[in-house]
Amino acid sequence: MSHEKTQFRTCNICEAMCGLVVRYNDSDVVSIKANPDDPLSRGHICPKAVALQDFRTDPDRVTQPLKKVDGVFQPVSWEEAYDFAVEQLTAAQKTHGKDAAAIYLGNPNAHKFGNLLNLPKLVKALGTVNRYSSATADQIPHHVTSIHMLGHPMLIPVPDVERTDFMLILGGNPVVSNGSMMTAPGFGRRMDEIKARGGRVVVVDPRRTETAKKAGEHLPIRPETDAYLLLAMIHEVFASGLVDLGALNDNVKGIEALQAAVLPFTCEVAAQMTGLEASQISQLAQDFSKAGSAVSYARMGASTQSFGSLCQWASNALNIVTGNFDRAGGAMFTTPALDYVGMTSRKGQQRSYPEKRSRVSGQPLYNGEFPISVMAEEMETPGEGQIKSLITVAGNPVLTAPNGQRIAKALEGLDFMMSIDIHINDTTRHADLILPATVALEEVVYDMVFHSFAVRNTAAFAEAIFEPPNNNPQEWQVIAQLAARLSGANSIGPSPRQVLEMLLPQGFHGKDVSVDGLLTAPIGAVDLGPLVPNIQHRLETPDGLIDLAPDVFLEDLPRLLAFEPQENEAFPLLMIGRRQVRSHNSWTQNSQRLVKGRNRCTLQLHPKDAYRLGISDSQDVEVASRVGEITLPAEVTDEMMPGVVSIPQGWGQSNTTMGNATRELTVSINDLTDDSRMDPVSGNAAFNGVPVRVQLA
Ligand SMILES: Nc1nc2c(c(=O)[nH]1)N[C@H]1C(S)=C(S)[C@@H](COP(=O)(O)OP(=O)(O)OC[C@H]3O[C@@H](n4cnc5c(=O)[nH]c(N)nc54)[C@H](O)[C@@H]3O)O[C@H]1N2
Ligand SMILES: Nc1nc2c(c(=O)[nH]1)N[C@H]1C(S)=C(S)[C@@H](COP(=O)(O)OP(=O)(O)OC[C@H]3O[C@@H](n4cnc5c(=O)[nH]c(N)nc54)[C@H](O)[C@@H]3O)O[C@H]1N2
Ligand code: SF4
Ligand SMILES: [Mo]
Repeated sequence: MSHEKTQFRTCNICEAMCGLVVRYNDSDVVSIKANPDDPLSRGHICPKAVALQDFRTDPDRVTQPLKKVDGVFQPVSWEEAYDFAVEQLTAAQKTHGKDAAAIYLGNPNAHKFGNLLNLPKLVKALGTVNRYSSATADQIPHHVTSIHMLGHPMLIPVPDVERTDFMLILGGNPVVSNGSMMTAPGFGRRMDEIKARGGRVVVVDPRRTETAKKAGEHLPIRPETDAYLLLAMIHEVFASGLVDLGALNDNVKGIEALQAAVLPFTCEVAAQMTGLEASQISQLAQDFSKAGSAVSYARMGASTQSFGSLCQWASNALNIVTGNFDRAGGAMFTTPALDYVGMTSRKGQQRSYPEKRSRVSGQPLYNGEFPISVMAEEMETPGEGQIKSLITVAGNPVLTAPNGQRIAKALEGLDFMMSIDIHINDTTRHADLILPATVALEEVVYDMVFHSFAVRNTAAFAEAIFEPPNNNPQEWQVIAQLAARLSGANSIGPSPRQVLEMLLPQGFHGKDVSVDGLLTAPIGAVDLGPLVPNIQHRLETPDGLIDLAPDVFLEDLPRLLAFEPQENEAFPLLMIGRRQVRSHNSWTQNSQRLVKGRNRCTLQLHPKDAYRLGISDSQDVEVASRVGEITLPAEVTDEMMPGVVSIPQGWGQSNTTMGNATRELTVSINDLTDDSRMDPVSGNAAFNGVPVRVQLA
């Protein structure tokens, strides 16, 4: 019998950073439970955390370097694997130039401290402009907005959920997702608390979501028309003389330009576009302005759409003109123990944006990355700068990027592809080499990114619990090793723990937070208190002011005004996506614990649409878009607004080793999403509002 131990640990699957209590022995997890004393998550946990143990013991997990020989993956030694990688990557770059190599970084990297610290070295060693990540299928409009309004991409305003009186949620379903660009574990309970203190939560979404039901106030909106709603609300604030900049009076410029820009966006115009009533919109603006404190929070649905950047800009502008920016109960800025913004300060730097445009279709580059939507065309299109080789690290673009099948084909045309991953999946199956990664319980955990977006300042650190299989190196070591060999460096650098020890004293809480202190914290974490106003001292715009009306957004308004609600005879319905409690993007579907039960990959549609199309619940339907066609069961529900259908993201595992029971049944929404649909300001994929046709299969 081996001895049982207990560890406090942060779950690093999603952005919520829930505090866990893990009981374990020498070889196995005994239990994973919520830490009731965690100052941020206060006892919240979701089913995914319990599955953390499954990712380690998954029989389909890649646990040795695999090299493809005659189309079949064969185990090779780490030495052979590194040699092969370096030889192939340098060969392609020697022949075709540095930019012939590309790199795609997937979402799990954002949750892995060691990866975040070491990936910049790998990117630098490659020296290519061809960098991609899941950010451009997600939140790049937030960063673009922060760059232009505040001067730094990571100065992200976070809703002060703990104190707000009025929360407006557009395109977010935090009861299921647990929040994004807003680390707010246990969001359902937080909503109850807002209501218990007399506040309101209003959810704007084409689907009556789990969050909308709990809020009790739902405004069904036509996809991709949120910018109309927000701009009309700002219009109403101006028209009613309700503008109030509060403490930011001397820190804001562009107020007249904003007032002029919103003139065409009356409540009547917005009503026509959104499908809401004009009186509802003006009332919403009045209520928002007059609430003790209020905050507009626009997320995925308002980001991964054709007007993603305009939505984020308008959401910030609404918060600012109603005096709800950088104040308690409004949108606030974190002061985390590890100061990510400070570490990457752009103060005093001369920059122009977008930093570059892509070779083939001229899409914008922000934060050093091109839109994922152009990766396939950059692989397919001959000429100088064509991508010939690719590294993916924790990414599955075949299932997660728009028009995934086009990417799958493009990968087959590469001279060389390698992946650092835990599975042979729809993306990595195209690789010539797969290097295995360590998973959560085998690594230290400190959240470098999501403390920056948290509704409260806290900190926690935990050591690895288990050794990796086969004495494998830590994932950070694999990344650093590859970088070192490519660049000729003779060391892989300090461990994540050593780096954290160095960085914490430089953060907002100085010597008050240390690695040793975190490890011995009696409740497993330290509470650094509620958010505090601070933006006046942190603005990184050239003139030190908040810009309410940056040109990039004003120049995009004619496109918004020209937008026609969908009237496409061939594809008369609009498709949106959704998330589900028991899956995380495309990679947790091998946990039986999570996927068991009925097939959740269904097309949701309104009873009126179902009736018109002769479709009954559970019948198989064919869904077609400009780029593809899939078949899946229908789920008839009045949660959907008429004319809009929803398919969950993350499904469609079709490969050899993600061996779960549902794999034959599910399909990928991204076989339908269209890579030509984009927010042109940021380059973000427009996953929502895709024109589709639905018929009985
Ligand atoms: N359980 C679970 N949790 C997750 C994830 C997961 O896969 N599973 N993924 C994580 C990741 S990577 C992220 S980025 C976050 C995302 O977290 P959220 O931002 O909460 O994203 P979603 O849950 O996808 O909710 C998006 C909502 O937008 C709505 N929507 C679609 N189009 C429009 C539109 O045009 N206008 C408006 N107003 N609404 C629209 C959809 O109906 C949906 O309810 O979740 C994270 N958390
Ligand atoms: N239609 C539609 N598409 C979407 C979305 C949507 O709402 N609708 N959401 C978008 C969003 S918000 C996001 S963030 C992206 C996500 O897009 P991606 O980041 O491309 O996809 P993930 O599903 O997170 O896949 C992660 C990959 O990492 C591997 N992996 C898991 N853990 C580890 C690890 O510890 N180390 C390593 N090296 N590999 C690991 C998995 O096997 C998988 O290959 O999808 C986007 N795609
Ligand atoms: S909500 Fe997110 S962080 Fe919390 S337990 Fe679930 S997956 Fe982990
Ligand atoms: Mo995401």
